[in-house]
Amino acid sequence: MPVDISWIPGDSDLLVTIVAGLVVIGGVGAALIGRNRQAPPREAPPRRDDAAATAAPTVEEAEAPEETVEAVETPEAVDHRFGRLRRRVGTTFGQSLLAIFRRGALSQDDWDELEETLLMADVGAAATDELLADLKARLKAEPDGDPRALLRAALLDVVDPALDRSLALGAPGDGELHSAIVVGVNGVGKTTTVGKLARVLVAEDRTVVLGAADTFRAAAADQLETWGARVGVPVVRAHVDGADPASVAYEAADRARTDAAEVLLVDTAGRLQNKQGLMDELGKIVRVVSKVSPPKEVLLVLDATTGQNGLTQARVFGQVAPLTGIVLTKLDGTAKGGIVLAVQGELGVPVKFVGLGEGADDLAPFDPAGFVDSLLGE
Ligand SMILES: Nc1nc2c(ncn2[C@@H]2O[C@H](COP(=O)(O)OP(=O)(O)OP(=O)(O)O)[C@@H](O)[C@H]2O)c(=O)[nH]1
Ligand SMILES: [Mg+2]
Repeated sequence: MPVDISWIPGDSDLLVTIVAGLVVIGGVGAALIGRNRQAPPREAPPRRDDAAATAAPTVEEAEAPEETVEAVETPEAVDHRFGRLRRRVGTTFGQSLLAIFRRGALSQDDWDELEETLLMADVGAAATDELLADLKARLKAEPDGDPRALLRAALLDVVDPALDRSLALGAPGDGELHSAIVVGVNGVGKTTTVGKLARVLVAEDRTVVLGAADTFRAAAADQLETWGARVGVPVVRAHVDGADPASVAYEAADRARTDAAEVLLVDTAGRLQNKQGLMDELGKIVRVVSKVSPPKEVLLVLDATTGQNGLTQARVFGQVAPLTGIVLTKLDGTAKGGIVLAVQGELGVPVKFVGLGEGADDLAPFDPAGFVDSLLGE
C-alpha cells in the first residue's frame, strides 16, 4: 500500500514549531494569564493485575520521559487566545463585502458581486443564499441603516452565536472520565489539534491521557508523544507500525480510568486504502472506547485551506459516530475564511475551535462575534 509521508513535519519544521511555541508561552503566556501554574510532574502509574486483558501486546504506556518533566510548559489561558490570534486570520472577504455594501442603493450588479465575493471566499452556495436573503430582509426593514451594522448582524446570524460551542467534557473535579475522539482526513491537523487541546485542558487544571490510535507509523505516535511530554500528559501508544488502533484506544481508555484521569483524547489515522476500511476502523475505536467511557465529543478536524473539497470529504465521518463539533485548522493560511460560514450549515455541527497557526497555543475556542468583527476589520 503506498503511504504518503509528506505530511510529517521535517526536523526543521518541528524545531521552528517548538521554538515558536516557547516564544509565545515565555513572552506572552505568563504575562497574559496572570497565573504561573506549573503542571505537576506525574507519578508512575500503578501496575494493574489484570494487565489489560484486551490490549495488544505491542501497546505500551509511555510516560513523559523523566528529564522532560522539569521542562513541562505552562499553556496560555484560553480566554485570551481568540482576541490575540484573530489578527492572524488572513480573511479579507468581509472587507470586500463591506466595500460593496457601502455603495448604498444596491443594483442587481452589486448583489451579483456580493454573491460572487461570497462564493469565491468558500462560503458555499447554501450559506451564501442565506446571507444574501438575510441582508435583503434587513435592508428592507432598515433602508437607512448603517451598512456595517447590517452586514455584521447578517454575518452573525449565519455564524449563529446561539450554538453551544463548549466542549462537552464535564467540569474540573466532577470525578468522571470524559472521552473525545478526534477524526478527519489525512494532514488536516488532527494530531496537532489533540496536542493543542491537551494544553487547553491542562491550562484548565484537567488531568488528561492521550491515546495514539494512528498506528500506521511510529512517527505518528512520536509526534503525539512530543506534545504529551511538553505539558506533562501521558500518551498511550503502540511501538510497532500497524498495531491494532482499537487496542491502543482501549488501552488508553483503560489507562485513563486506572489513573482516574478526567479527560481522554484519542488521535486517529486519516488515511486507509479505502473509505470503508477507515470507517470500520473508526467505528471499532468508538466502540471500544465506549466500553470504558462513551465519547462525549467526536471532533471533526477540517483544514480551512481545502475549502469545499474538505467539506465533501468530511461528510463521511458523520456516518461513523455523530459528530459533536468541528475544529477548523489553518485558518491563518487562507484568505477564504468563508468556510467558517459554510461548514456548520453543511455538516450540522458547530465550529468549536479554530487553529490559527502551528504554535502550541494557536488553538482558540471559536468566538462568533470576534470572528465577524475580524472579518469586517475591527
Ligand atoms: N498554519 C497552520 N498549520 C497547522 C495548523 N494545524 C496543524 N497545522 C500543521 O499541519 C500539518 C499537519 O498536521 P498534523 O497534526 O500532523 O495532521 P494530521 O491530521 O494528524 O495528519 P495525519 O496524521 O497524516 O492524518 C503540520 O505541519 C501542522 O503543524 C494550523 O492551525 N495552522
Ligand atoms: Mg496525525
